[in-house]
Amino acid sequence: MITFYNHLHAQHQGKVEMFRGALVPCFEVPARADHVLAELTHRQLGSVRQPHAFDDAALLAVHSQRYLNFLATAWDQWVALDAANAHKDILPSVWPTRTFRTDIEPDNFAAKVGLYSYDAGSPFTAGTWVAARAGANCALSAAQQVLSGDRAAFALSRPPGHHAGADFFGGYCFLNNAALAAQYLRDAGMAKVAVLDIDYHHGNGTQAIFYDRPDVFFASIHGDPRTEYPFYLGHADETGTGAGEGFNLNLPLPRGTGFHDWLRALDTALARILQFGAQALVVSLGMDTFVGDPISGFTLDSDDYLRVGKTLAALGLPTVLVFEGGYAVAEVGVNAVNVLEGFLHG
Ligand code: FKS
Ligand code: ZN
Repeated sequence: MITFYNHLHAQHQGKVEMFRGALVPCFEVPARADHVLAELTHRQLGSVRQPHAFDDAALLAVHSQRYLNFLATAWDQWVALDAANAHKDILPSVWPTRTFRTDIEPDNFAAKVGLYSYDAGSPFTAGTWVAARAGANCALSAAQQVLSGDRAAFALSRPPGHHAGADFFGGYCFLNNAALAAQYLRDAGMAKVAVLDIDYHHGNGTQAIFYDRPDVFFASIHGDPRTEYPFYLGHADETGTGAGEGFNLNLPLPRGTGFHDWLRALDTALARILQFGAQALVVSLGMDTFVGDPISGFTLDSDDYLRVGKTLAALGLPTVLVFEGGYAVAEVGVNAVNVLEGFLHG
């Protein structure tokens, strides 16, 4: 299996995020991807390649033009406000909630940041745009690789993507890598594509992007949003809207859920994906379901990930795996590569 990786991911290195009333060091650090890369190399699980460059059209298939303009210029706008800002990250602090207007882009920079985001946990840094684009290129390259006939490909991208919507960032995510891969497969002629999100957190961005569409089925297994981030989406009664009704499946599980029950949910999701008639699968591969994860609540063990990979492979579909969360940094490499090994060698 080919892995697409670009060292530019390390350009996105947030300093602090808002957590329980304090600014704490970021959980989503460059070392996460480096551990996966080291483990891949150590276990010789296929080659690692640089992604190809994709132009704006591939991003515009998922994201709005005004959001992409914002991402591309945000850092320069920030530093233009005050040269001293070059040493601080951008952190959102004000948002338009119910009753506010979102059709007018404010001139005020903080207000603009709030228009395009939804939390104070996602610092935007000098290198965020460069890194996010490189990460999206990894996901698009992995999709291209599968289109060219490979059974599977892995996008080792950072920052993660599944919380990013068509026009907002949040949850450490800026460009929705999994959605970009799925849309790329659609645009290349695959009529039905499924996205399976097995990160601990609900993929609210991916769900929102495809919510009214019958051509991309979205299934997600995640911590119950009543108690777990992102809180405001991911409930079982969200089944799609309009033409997309019936093409969205949420399987929220309580904090503390172990592998036995998690695997039952996976079987449910995979059965629905088969029933849908997907021609390809995109997996949002979050490793924060691990028992040792510092911010999550499921209890999967490292060995369980071999079984996860094997179960995904048994579906028999061309598969694009996209790296998402996972904050037990020392173990994230072994855990992610276990999924790939289980997929390849069952
Ligand atoms: C600690 C603060 C929680 C937000 C958690 C974001 C999770 C991000 C992720 C992704 F895959 F996108 F990286 N803050 N309780 O793991 O879903
Ligand atoms: Zn997560």
